[in-house]
Amino acid sequence: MPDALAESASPEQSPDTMSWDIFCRVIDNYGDLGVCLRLARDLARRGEQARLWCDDLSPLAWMQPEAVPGLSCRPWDESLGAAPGDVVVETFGCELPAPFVAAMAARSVRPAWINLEYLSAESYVERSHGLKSPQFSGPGAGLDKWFFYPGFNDRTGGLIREPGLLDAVTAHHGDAWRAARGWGRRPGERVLSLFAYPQAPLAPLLEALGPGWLLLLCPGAAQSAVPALLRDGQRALALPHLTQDGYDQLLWSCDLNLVRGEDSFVRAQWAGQPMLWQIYFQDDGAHGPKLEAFLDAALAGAEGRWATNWRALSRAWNGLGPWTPACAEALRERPAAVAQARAWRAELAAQVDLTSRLQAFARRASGA
Ligand code: TRH
Repeated sequence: MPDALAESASPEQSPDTMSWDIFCRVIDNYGDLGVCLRLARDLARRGEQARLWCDDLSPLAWMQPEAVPGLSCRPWDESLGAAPGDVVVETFGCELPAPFVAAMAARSVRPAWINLEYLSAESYVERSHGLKSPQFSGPGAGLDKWFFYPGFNDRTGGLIREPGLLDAVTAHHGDAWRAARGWGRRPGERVLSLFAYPQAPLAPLLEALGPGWLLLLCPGAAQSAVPALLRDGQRALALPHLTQDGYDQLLWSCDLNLVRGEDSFVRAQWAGQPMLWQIYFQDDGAHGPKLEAFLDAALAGAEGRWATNWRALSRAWNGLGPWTPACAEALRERPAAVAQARAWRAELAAQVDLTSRLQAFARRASGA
């Protein structure tokens, strides 16, 4: 048995139905649960049986208020007496409950145990994706844990992209969808969505944007801070929490999306509109190289001057560089920004999606 299982799946390689246990611990904010929900729901809609175990399910009241056939969302503690399914996904290094691991080890056919990691474009991802960690001690002794890294190329685990997603983006009538909710644009106005961490440099952003913008503010600190910072020709509306599907449609409907963390960041790339990423801040500075690695990948095929300006804007938005005239220039050059967003989306869409890769990976890891 090789120590790596990283070769990518072809989408038509659909395994027989399996039962999945996905474990999620909420560190902060919404991304941990957001990613797990997105994966569990995608598996269920492809005919798998999925259980999502989480220590804080409360955001589901707005992210996913309706039941999804095949998906069961349960409190973490209820997993203690549960019988493990065919595949167990430990997300973002959350530690599985010891009794559940012991039950995995006792199962006659051992489950595939997969650690789903955070998304990054850094090169370590390709080196680490698909590696095996044999368990020599503890309740899981004798089991293998496999590392699965999402990513932006075929040497990684890919990105979640549900079947039919890009067709739905293309068919979406963004202006009508927004107008029906009272968030319509005025003639000549551009619309942006803003989902940001509290430390976001809002004042220089508004200055760089200039007039003619409607800002749709997702819940968070920006809703109270932005109104006092608006400049001539700008207006803002505070949005409630949307469902995950509703948030997707918001991204599809805007001319520019400011997103953060991991899940909204991926969804904005599928929207195919210019996107500015506020990366999750880490005290040790690890977010700096992570941002640069993404920009290297996403801007690789873009025009020289615009790409340089957009990089400057991305750094400034993340507090990793100064606000210069280049930042405003990057925002003004919409055709270049749209061309880059579409080309990058097409490059990503040519790859097999994460769920297909994970299904095939789990099947190989379990030896089925
Ligand atoms: O909320 P985030 O910042 O989450 C995370 C966490 O901080 C996590 O600990 C960290 O590791 C990770 O970022 C990098 O951003 P993210 O990932 O975009 O998650 C937000 C989720 O909330 C996403 O699934 C979309 C969803 N959402 C809605 O469903 N409705 C809404 O109205 C909004 C604004 C978001």
